[in-house]
Amino acid sequence: MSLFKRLFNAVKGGSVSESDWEQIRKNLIDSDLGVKLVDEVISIAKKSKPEDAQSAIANEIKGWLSKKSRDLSKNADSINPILIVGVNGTGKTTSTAKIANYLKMNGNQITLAAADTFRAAAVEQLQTWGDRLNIPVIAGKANSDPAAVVFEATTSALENKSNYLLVDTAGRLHTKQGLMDELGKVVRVIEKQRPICEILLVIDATTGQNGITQAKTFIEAVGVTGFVITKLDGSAKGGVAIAIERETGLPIKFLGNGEAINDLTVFEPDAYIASLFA
Ligand SMILES: Nc1nc2c(ncn2[C@@H]2O[C@H](COP(=O)(O)OP(=O)(O)OP(=O)(O)O)[C@@H](O)[C@H]2O)c(=O)[nH]1
Ligand SMILES: [Mg+2]
Repeated sequence: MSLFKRLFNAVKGGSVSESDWEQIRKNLIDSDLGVKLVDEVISIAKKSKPEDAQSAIANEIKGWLSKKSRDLSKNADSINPILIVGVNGTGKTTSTAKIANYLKMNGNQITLAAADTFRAAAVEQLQTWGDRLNIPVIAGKANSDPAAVVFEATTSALENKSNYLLVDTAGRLHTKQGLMDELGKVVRVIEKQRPICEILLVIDATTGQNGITQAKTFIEAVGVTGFVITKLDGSAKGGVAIAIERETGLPIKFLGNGEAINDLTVFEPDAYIASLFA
């Protein structure tokens, strides 16, 4: 990612000209840190001695990140339902499978719910992952009510004593009220049986600052508890992760860095910040 590489090479080199600063600023804005945060970073860099600039910026960024726990919340007993939400194509289904695999590797029993009933292909996609990972997938008929699917899936997860129920939902534009209401219904139906532990909003890092708008709308509509930031592989857009935490105060729980099942990392602030300077 190396967001700050150019900045540091310049600062280390001593006198930085105004046009150098302009280039650095443009470069950081391209990384989707957002204009406001870019200007704060540059102002710290300008004030610091060259040898102190990196730690000054790292400390400042750490202060911007969410103070909330990055562990998945758990119910005291029985199953832990996790809802995966987001706009179209951000990587919800893939992330659902990756998180299921991660939790299974840690000794948990999982049930998957295919609550994207709009497209037959969406159900098949999750079923394919379920077959590969040997995890049961509860799905309804095409175009059936997603709330009915999650009701059945919650019942099934309780019966088979799963530790986690992961619910993959259909992509929805955060501006479409009807679809956001539908998500509210899915939440209520699960909560009639068990409290939901996490509502994870999947954001595609390459969508840049629009990810912040998506976050704010989903938070208002369904009460998001954390984020999964995907498609960070091969992208220079890592700044959006910092901007999203600063703007919402909510924690990123996982990062997606590829299409394969193991391309998932638990978000660790120190490691992430270090990677920005690498
Ligand atoms: N490079 C990369 N590709 C990813 C990542 N996560 C998902 N993808 C790819 O992005 C595309 C969309 O992923 P899906 O998981 O189907 O996304 P979705 O949000 O479920 O899509 P809809 O259900 O249509 O809204 C697929 O081609 C995935 O392989 C990632 O972290 N990195
Ligand atoms: Mg999907």
